Amino acid sequence: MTSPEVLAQPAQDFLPLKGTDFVEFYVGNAKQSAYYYQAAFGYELVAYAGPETGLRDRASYVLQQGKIRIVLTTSLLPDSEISEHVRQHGDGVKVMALLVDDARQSYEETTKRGARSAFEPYTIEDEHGSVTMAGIYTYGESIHTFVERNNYTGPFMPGFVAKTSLVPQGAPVGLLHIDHCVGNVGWGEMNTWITFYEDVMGFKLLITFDDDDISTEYSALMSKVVSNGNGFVKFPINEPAEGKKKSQIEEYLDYYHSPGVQHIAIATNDIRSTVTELRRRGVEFLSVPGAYYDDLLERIGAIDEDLQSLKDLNLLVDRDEEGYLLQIFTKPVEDRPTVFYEIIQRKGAKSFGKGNFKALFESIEREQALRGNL
Ligand code: TYF
Ligand code: FE
Repeated sequence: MTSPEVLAQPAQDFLPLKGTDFVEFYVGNAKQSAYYYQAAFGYELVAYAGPETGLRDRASYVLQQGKIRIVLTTSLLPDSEISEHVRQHGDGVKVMALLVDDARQSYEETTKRGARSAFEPYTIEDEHGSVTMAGIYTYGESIHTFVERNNYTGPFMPGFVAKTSLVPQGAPVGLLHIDHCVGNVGWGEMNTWITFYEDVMGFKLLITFDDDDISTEYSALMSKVVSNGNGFVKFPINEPAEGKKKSQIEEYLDYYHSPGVQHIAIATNDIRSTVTELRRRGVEFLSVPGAYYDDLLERIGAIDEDLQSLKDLNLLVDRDEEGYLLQIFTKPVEDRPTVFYEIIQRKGAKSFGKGNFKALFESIEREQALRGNL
């Protein structure tokens, strides 16, 4: 006979997340941004909302590749929350939307633990079904929207119509899903936001990098990574640290004028073909000196790829106990040195490329110097 009272129960996850539903940018000109994401990154235009669909104040383009969905929204008015966001931050991420089974419950569980409400739960519906959403604030002006899709079969959500790509050269480049989404916060604020993800959203601390791990000549910063229960959603948080000169995180904060999303890491199964194609389409990447490759194999051991092909594309490699990863970082995709992308291929490794921090941050510093911000 088993004794029922000793059966171990896993701690209940009060905020089960099924993944990232979409990332929404507020931008100055969504039509042109949508062209860039199609032509350069190979996203497909799938849905649209704007004046033609009855919206008077804004226009939004929905782009998709693999499981990644990006929404580009612009204001049609001089004075609006969107215009003010763009005035303040330039183009940037407003919403990191998380797919849940119950948006109302997600909102209640997080607000009762101290989350600041962005908007209360509401349901919208059309002939394709209904979607319920609710929003809470995270760092800066960024929000997490909880999205509950009740078997919704439309192109995105009620209010949007299907729209197909007008950019025939923009074939997919192998982008699969969002691996992690990184935030920059102000001096001394990292732990506040790590505690927010732990206490308010039930995330667990995964990794800590202190300034000794990652200070180069100038670009000192500290970073911690939190993950949700199933590991589908990972949020590293950076804060600036005192260094010889201006931290790259401080440069971001100077231009974004508040905490915000710094980079979105996107997974691919074949980073060499993805990056070859992105380069061909004009996406600009940071580069490391050729010497990075001289002792690479001694540092990380045997890998499947031949060294020259990695060097030709300037890909970075790092290893942990579970395997290795290949990664590369774009230059900022805005005129302000704010948001950029990481392309990552994991071959077992679950880490974030700590072994590359020095080379990477020195590369960022070279760009900072060109901008006169070092
Ligand atoms: O997400 C990460 O931790 C890595 C490394 O300003 C990184 O991509 C960390 C901070 C940063 C740029 C890259
Ligand atoms: Fe990253």
